[in-house]
Amino acid sequence: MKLSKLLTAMVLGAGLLATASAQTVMKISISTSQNSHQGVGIDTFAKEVEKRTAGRYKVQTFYSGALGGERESIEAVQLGTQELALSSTGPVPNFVPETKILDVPFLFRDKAHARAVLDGPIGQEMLKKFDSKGFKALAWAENGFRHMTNSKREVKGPEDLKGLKMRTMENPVHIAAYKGLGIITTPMAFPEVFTALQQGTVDGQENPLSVIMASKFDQVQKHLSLTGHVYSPCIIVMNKAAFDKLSEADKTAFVESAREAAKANRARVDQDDATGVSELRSRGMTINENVDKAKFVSMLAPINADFEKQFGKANIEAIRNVK
Ligand code: EAX
Repeated sequence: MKLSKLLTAMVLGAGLLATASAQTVMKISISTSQNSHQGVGIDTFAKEVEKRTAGRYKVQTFYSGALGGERESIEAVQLGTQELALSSTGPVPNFVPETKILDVPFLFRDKAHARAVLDGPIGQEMLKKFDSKGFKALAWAENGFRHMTNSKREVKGPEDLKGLKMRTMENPVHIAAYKGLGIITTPMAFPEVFTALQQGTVDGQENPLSVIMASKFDQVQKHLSLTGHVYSPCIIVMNKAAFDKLSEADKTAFVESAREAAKANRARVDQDDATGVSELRSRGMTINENVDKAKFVSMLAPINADFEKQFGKANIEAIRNVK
């Protein structure tokens, strides 16, 4: 090889090395499978970050609780052993107690209401509460409205829940509410739920159609009731120090990528809600669409009075009053 060619090759090689070393790799995880509303969310996020930072940042995606359950992933983000996570708000109150109010049953009328609250002043203020806890909360996403499934009986009203042993999220608001409905609550991390249902450790669980389908709970649960008892927000969180290290332009790129992720995620939830009932019926589930929601609401009245005390009646009203 001629000396000039060798030099050219060396320069090119060094250039490639420089590009490679200038790429920062980050991790993001979810508890559901890749083919899910959360999977669509983090795949979109990874693609957008790479595009918007011209490949200087690469986001590695981990699905199905491969890096642990949601509580573990949020803990990892707080510690910085993992940069990012998309998680339900289930375990979030243990880190940012202000988020508890969002998991109050029958708080939101529908998804449009929930999205308006989360993307509006109330939700955006709440994102800031994460700052002092070691997180940068990039955007709200969602699981959707949660419904109850079980292997024992059809649930038409709350009277049918008495004595059912149900897995709940590790969320104090959910646990208090479900106890109030007569359920025997068993808080459990999500990656353990399928096996617990299969082995009969618990009779049931509750999750949106999106999660039920992605996690194939129809294989281990016979009855589904469209209770829609609580809206389940998700949040895209990042380690605060990792976020603070970004240039101003890259910070914007990350926030905008998270918003795109939320858009894709919500669109998939809408799609899952539209197809879920017929899909799950064809997979063999018995589905009760006529749930007496008013009965649930009245049975929850004492618990709700307690929530009003804890979170402030005015704060709950402010959320309910968003049009
Ligand atoms: O975020 O734990 C749960 O039931 C969640 O809804 C699930 O992990 C998806």
